[in-house]
Amino acid sequence: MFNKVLIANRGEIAIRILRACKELGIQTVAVYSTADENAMHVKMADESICIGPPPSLKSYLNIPAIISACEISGADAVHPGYGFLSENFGFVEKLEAHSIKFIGPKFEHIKMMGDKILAKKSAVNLGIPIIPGSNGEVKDFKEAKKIADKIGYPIIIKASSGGGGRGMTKVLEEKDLDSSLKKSALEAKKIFNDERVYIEKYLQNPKHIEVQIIGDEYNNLIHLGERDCSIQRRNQKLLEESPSIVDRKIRKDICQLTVDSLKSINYSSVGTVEYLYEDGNFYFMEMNTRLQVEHPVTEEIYNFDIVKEQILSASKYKLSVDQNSLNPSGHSIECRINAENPDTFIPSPGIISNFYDPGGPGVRVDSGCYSGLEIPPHYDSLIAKLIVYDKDRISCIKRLKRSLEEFVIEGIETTIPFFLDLLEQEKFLNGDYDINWLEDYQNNKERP
Ligand code: MV4
Repeated sequence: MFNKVLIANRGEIAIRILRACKELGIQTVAVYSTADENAMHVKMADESICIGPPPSLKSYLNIPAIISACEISGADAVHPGYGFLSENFGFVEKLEAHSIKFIGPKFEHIKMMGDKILAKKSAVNLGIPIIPGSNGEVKDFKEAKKIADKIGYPIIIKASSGGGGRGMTKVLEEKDLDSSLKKSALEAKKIFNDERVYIEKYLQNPKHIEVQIIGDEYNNLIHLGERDCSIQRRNQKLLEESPSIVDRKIRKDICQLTVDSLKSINYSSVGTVEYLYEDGNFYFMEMNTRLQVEHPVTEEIYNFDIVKEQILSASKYKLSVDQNSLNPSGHSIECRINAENPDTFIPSPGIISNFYDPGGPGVRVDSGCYSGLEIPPHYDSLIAKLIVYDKDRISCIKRLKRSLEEFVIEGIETTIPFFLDLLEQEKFLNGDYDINWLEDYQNNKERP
């Protein structure tokens, strides 16, 4: 078991990891920028090391500073959380060169899935269904036209080094194909220093469903069900829930296929395979080789501590369960509470003058907030995750509404009012929403 883990992250996920370490009897090291010197993760850790000024590039993305913090503190492992360096295989390589364990998937799997063309080819080889389109990179108009004629418009052009919505261009008809192709390759080169792009059939109204997996280093790999992440705005997830409304048999099959496929390449640690779901079919979109923001939704359904199991697996323990001993039940929903205006989503940093989080049966708040904390403008606006669990979806929504009404965050604006409105909408209440629904709803709503 590790003696000391350095958490290379901040905010709610740093606290989440700290808590898992403490329960495992592991010493903890927090790193922080000067903007986070009063942050809760710094107060909770056994040790804390300042790694630089507020800008992420000079702090939470500053690999030399983080490795120095490992050397100074004698940490024998690093947990990256999500975002920042969590899928940076160069960071993994440097940690390994310093004999420091990276708590996450293997270097080669992070690298493989970070290249969307390679990830898609791996999905094909593994028998995972993919969205019809090009077989890898598309280099010129002639090639693009041939593919587009075959799959039909609309199509979408994606950057191989893109992801999370960056580097995508929708093309409705052939007259725009050549210019879009050139624009996409130029943008990809400029943003990702990788001009490779590929083409897919554009799915008009899919759901975004993702499958959670976790494995130890003895090739024991299990799935922990799926999450519906379709409630999103400009590619930012806002609410996630499990289980989805997809037919039970179809859900079970895609989860099993996902596990069987990744087991065949000896995948280890946590991972999430993201699918688009439309008309009864799942299509591979991309794979995240990291812990995700929304992992608590799955923890509540499965009564399974994903972070603890990930740390145990990284220190050579076997998974504590096998697939058949898991007994998922009930329904869980997570709301991402952001420090943003609830109508415009414009960031609202500042000092929290009063913070009171909800509680009671089936209510969990993952947050680092407290009265008096200053929310800095430098980072992601997520300040708290409200995760609610109950025996079925209707009860869960009722409990979620009660919890949101109970939640007090004063001094800054938050998205709590946005969620209270969302929970009144018929399309949400019947679960029949896709990735476009929220933005369509907001665009059609009467402006206040
Ligand atoms: C798509 C798509 C429709 N058809 N690919 C968005 C981010 C990146 N993960 C890929 N994304 C999409 N790829 C095809 N062939 C629609 C999206 C998409 C989306 C996907 C999931 C959740 C939210 C989304 C928001 C906008 C676009």
